[in-house]
Amino acid sequence: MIYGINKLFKLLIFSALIIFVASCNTVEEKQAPNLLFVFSDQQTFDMLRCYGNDQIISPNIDQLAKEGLLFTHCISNSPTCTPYRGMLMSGKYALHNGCFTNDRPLIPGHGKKFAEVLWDAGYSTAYVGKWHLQGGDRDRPIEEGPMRYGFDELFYSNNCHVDFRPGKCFYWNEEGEKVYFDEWEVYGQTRQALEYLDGRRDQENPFALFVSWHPPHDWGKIKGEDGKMHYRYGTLDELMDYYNRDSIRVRPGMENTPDLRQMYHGQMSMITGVDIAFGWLMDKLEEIGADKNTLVVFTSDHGDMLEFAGATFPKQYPHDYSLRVPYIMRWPGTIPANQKTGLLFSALDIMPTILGLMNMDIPEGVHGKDLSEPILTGDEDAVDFVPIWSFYKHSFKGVITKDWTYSATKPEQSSPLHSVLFDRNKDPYQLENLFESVAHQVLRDSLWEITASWMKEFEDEFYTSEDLKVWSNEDWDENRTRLPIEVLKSIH
Ligand SMILES: [Ca+2]
Repeated sequence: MIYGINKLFKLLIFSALIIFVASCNTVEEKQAPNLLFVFSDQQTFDMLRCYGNDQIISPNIDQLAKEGLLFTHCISNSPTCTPYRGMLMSGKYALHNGCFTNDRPLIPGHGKKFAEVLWDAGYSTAYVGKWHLQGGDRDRPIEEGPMRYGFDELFYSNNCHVDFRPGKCFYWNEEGEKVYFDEWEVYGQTRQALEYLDGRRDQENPFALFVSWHPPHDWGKIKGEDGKMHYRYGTLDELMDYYNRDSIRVRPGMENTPDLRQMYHGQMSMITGVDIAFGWLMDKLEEIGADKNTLVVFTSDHGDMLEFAGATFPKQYPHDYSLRVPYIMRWPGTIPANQKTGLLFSALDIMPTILGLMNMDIPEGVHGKDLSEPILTGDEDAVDFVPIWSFYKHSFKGVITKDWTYSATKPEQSSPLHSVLFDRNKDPYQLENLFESVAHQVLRDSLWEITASWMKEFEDEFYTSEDLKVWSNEDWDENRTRLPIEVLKSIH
């Protein structure tokens, strides 16, 4: 009975609204928004001025933050290239999308992917830049069809290639030929994106353009002054010249050595180059009259430890420097401007949240959350935890809450860098690992309970890299049909 009255009330309100809108000549028809999703690779949250780093020169992304909403706690749940991209495109957990480590393909079908939703809704969908979703051999073009997951209007990618220098970087054209850029990869790819945007003037349907830059990712290793090998980051002289290497400060808790300053210098310079290219995109949006009705996102796929805590890899760790990334959204009149939010947000949530903000249907079965409502209402406490995991050698599962970072491995895969407990408030730089602390046993148990709850929801029985050896690397690399969860369930 009450339900009936409610329904009637809603109907009356809705009818009144229609009459109001119909009678109001000045009300413009609300156009579907465009989407410009831009992401760099291996850029930790702290490597931007708008995130508090006063050494970095990043005026264009800082401007985005002034005009939009900056997320202080965006987490790349499984901080590696392919796993992130798999989540971004599917909104699903790794075992349900295929991308559990690098070079394991995103399985087509099994529900619509991000761009398939947009394409089916009439969007022009375009992708420019690093892809790394096809699986297997990186040096081959991405075939047309389902392995492009809905990016059907324009697709320019090199798949995955780490030499960004002019004349060395390239993309695959529509004929499947390698075409080399005569400028830095970020700039060459951005020009392709600008050309696409130029072509979007006066088009009736909206667009969704994804731009995926590989820098500030390292590009190999070089021998340092200390005689050891270090990741290599240098780039164009004109970008390196923005900084004075000798005066660079490294992260708290790290020794300030010439080799570390070399790494920081190169990465900071690449970030400034990324920022310049981002400015070109924003200028172009304004030029084609799309700056007001475009949801713009800037983020990164994961961070970079930059040798923090003796890490031998840039990522794959549960530390903030590995998995906490910048995430800024701008959409004038809809997304709050010049604000920050501490809402716990993660890569899994990106697809459902953006579709939610754009008022579009979210495919069934996604594991991420549509957080559009807390974003629009300014609710920073809507999420209690985000899941984190890795399926590498030290496979870990854990959670990040507002107060704690927790991750655990099977005993045989344990390591001090993968079994961690950090107090996010008292120890923001994560210098003291409390995983073995007897005083924190009860807390650790409760964080394990939360971890077990998401594992149950995602059907993960604490599977590790060892369990995934049921198939060879080659079998996984070329798998285009079976979800890892199906393979594991059929055997265990
Ligand atoms: Ca990456």
